[in-house]
Order: sequence, then C-alpha cells, then structure tokens
Amino acid sequence: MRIDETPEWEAVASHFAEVRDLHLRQLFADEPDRGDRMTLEVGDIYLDYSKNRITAETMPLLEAVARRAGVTELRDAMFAGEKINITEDRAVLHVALRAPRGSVIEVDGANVVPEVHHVLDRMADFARRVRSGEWIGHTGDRIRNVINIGIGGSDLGPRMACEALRDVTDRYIKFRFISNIDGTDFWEATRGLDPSETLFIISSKTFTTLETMTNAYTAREWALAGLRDDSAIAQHFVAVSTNAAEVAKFGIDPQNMFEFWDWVGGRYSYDSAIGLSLMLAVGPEGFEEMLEGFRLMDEHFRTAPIGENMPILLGLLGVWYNNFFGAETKAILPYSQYLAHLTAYLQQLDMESNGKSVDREGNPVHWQTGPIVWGQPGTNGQHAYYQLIHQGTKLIPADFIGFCQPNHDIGNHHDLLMANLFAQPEALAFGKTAAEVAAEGVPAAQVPHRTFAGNHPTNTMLLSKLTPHTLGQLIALYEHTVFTQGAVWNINSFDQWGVELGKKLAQTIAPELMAGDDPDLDHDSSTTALIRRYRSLRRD
Ligand code: G6Q
Repeated sequence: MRIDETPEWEAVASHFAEVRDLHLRQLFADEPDRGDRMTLEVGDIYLDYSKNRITAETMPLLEAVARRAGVTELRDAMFAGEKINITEDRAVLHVALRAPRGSVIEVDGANVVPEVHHVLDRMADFARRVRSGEWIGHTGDRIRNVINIGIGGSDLGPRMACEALRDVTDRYIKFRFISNIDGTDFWEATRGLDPSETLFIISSKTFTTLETMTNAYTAREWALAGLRDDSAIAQHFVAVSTNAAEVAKFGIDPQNMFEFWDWVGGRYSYDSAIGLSLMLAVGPEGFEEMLEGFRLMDEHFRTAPIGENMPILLGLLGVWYNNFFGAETKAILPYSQYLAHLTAYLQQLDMESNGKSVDREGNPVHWQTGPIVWGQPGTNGQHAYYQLIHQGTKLIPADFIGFCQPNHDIGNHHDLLMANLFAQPEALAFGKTAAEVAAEGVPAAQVPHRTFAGNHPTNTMLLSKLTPHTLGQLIALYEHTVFTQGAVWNINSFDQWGVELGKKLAQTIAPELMAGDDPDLDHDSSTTALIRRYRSLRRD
C-alpha cells in the first residue's frame, strides 16, 4: 500500500497547506488553554505537546493515517508473537522480556515467558553473588571491576542505563564498557586494573561479531597474562549470547552463559541478559523496577485508544514534521547529565530501525522515512549548537526531557537547570519579534541579528525523578514511538541489512593491510590509493 496515495494522507496534506504558516504565537493567542489541554500523562511521564505546530484538527487527521496504515494491527501482531520481522522471519518480542511472571506469549506455539524469567532468575542469582562478594576471582579476590565487551545493541543500552542509573549503582564495583575495535578502547578501559579483581562480560547475540570477539580474545590474553592459569577463565569471564556453541569454543563454561533469543533484536535487547552489567550495577531489585517501568508503558501502548496513546501521538507528530514539513532531523535534549548516553542509544534505536528505503513488500518508498537523531544533555548544548535551532534555516523538532526532583539536591543547581529547560521551548516557540528587539533600544543595524523568528516545535516531557522505574517508561516510550513510525511508513523496523556491506568489504581489506608483500588490489582508484598510503606510513 502506498500510504501517500490514501485519502487519509491526502487529507493531512491539504490540512498542512492550510496551517503550515500559522505561528505558535497565534495558536496560543487563539487557544489560551492549549498548554493545559494538549498534554497527556502516562505513569510518571507528563507530556506537553502544545508547542507543536498543530491545530485541533491535526491530530485526528494524523490518527486516521495511523488507522489506515494499520499501526494497531501491527502492534497487536507484535504482542502476539507473530513474525513481523519479515526479512529475517522472526518474531519481535522485546515486550516479552518484561512480561510478568505467569503471562503467556507464544512463539511457534511455545510460551516464551517462563524462559525469560528463568534467565532473569539466573542473572539475579549471579548478580547477588558478585555484589555480595560471594563470587570471587581465581586468586580469592573480590570482583571490583566489571567490563562489558559488546558493540551496537550489545553495548549502547547497558552503557546508557548504567550511566543513567549511576545514582543507584553499587559504587564498590567500577563498570566499564569496551566496544570499539580501536585498541585504545581496550587499553584505556583496562589501564590500571588488576585482572584478579576483574570480571568480563562478553555480550554478543551471535558471538561472531568482529569487534567483540577481537576484544574478547585480547581480554583473555590480558587476564591470563596476569592470572597465569587457563582455569581462571571460569571466574573472570561470563557470556551473554544466543550461540552456546561459540561460547563454549571461546572457553566459557556454559553454566556461565546467560542466554537470550533470536526474537530479541540487538537494539531492543538491553532489558534481556544483555543488561547483565546493568543488573550487577543496580541489583536485581533495581532491574526489576526498571522492567516494571517498561511494562507500564507496554500496557499503555497495547491498550490505550489511538487518540490517547502517548507513543502513537509522538510517532505521528514525528511523521507530521518528517513527511509534511520536510524536517530532516530530530533533536533529543535531556536535561540530566546522567542521560549523557541517551541520545547515542536512541540514535541506534531510531536510525537503525527506520533508516530504510524500501517498504515491507520490497518496493521503493515514495516518502521520507526515519529522521537523523542527535543531541546532548542540556544545558551544555545551549552553549554550542542551540544557535542553529533558534536562528538557523532548518526546522528542527526537539524533545526536551526533564525531572522535577534532582538525584542530588545541591544548592540551587536543579532549579537553574530546569529554568533553562522551560526557557528553551518557550524561546523556540515564541521567539522575539523585530519590534520587541527594537523596543529594547537595540541599534537598528543589529535588530535583524537579534530577532528570533520562533515557531520551532518542541515536546516537553516532565518526569518525577530519574529512577529505574522512570527510565524503563521513557525507553519503552521511544521504542513504541519508533515502532509507530515504522508502521506508518510500512517499513520493516527490525532488520538492519544496511550494516552488512561495509563489514564485508572490511573483510577483504583487512588481509590487504596486513600482507607482507604489496598485495594486488582490486578496488576503485580512491580506495587503492588510500590503502597504499596507509601501508607505507604504517610501516614507518
Ligand atoms: C542491533 C544490531 C547491532 C548488533 C551488533 C552486535 O539491533 O543488530 O547493533 O547489536 O552488531 O551484534 P552481536 O550482539 O551479535 O555481537
């Protein structure tokens, strides 16, 4: 189905032509209660979407598009365990990772929920032993360092969440993450650490990923260089994987492997065993609280009517800017230093899921798909790139995320932080007219430079406090928002074939870089010249 040829899409297009030039100043003047009305509250998340360039008609028209696209049907198929990842013939069941004990979600006729809880229980048992000091290293020392080795979906989630929840982590243990094949990542993460106090978690769904396996073997050498006994691997290495055979080949005892399943996509996996490092950090209770947060948002997404469904609403607003206003990017601006890795995590979630140009049937799409996602925590960004959002030529819809209660109440820091969070969407929406600037006595020549056009759309999400429970709600909200958009665009949000080609070419090039004699090169002239130059300087 070409969604852009449906009457529902065309109705949005005609509406867009009517409202595209309306200014948020006018919209607020016409509807003074907009800021109270255009809000939605789910669990601990209060969403204010009033500063979007929409009228009372916009959302119902976009909701009709969602109905036409079958968003809720695809959602129901996901929750029912149907194989909606059509190119890999897999179910998409990250929602099963947080399904309550005793519930039933079937894949190929088998209930997967008991397996999920079996692994969660094993993780909890392991986490308790490491955290209490019952699990000791080969030489009898307590584990003081936990290093997760993984990349992409096996890295970004636990890395983001360990930082987000640092306030409630066990400070006795240091948590580090190695992802890059660049040896400096390994070198810096292990620098100064004692192998006898270090536990490596090798996190890889396939257990064949070049970066992860290279780092894992380097870690093995590093540990054995200090511990000098192959049997030490058992206490210092555990694995998270779906590939038991490869884990055993590496030398990790299958007892120390925590499994997950092919129906968990990498970028949707951090609440599976891929989150083992996080569970070690926040403890099984903290992890469970986070899962409850996910569950709350899953239930909302599954059951709330389209017009009151927060992920669907946010997904449709994204479609509005992406497909009608032509916005190319979307900024995610959390006002919390603990959320320093949130945007990197959401970049993968969104850009790997919806960076597609063929529809589910394999036909080229005739509409824009996923946006470029970017951003950093506020207020830092305000002193850097916000200039472009305020006065540049591009339309950049932005999500502002803030918390009413600080994790650390130091002086007036939190009120100042939040004052900035509230000020930015206000400035972006309403701007400052030339007349207002001139009235301040600004010299005429400077007036254009100091005028703010405004009319920049934003969402503001206000949460009570950053906790495992609220983090779970927030992440599930974004997962389902991305889902909604993929469903509207009729693309498969669950594969990632686009990452394959470069990987394959690197396999050809690696031996060419390492060969002793000058190898025959069969590349284009640019790649050939670059390889030659590298080879000659590398030898120097
Ligand atoms: C995520 C992707 C990708 C994947 C990594 C790591 O959705 O599939 O980022 O997570 O390539 O893969 P492994 O876990 O198999 O090492």
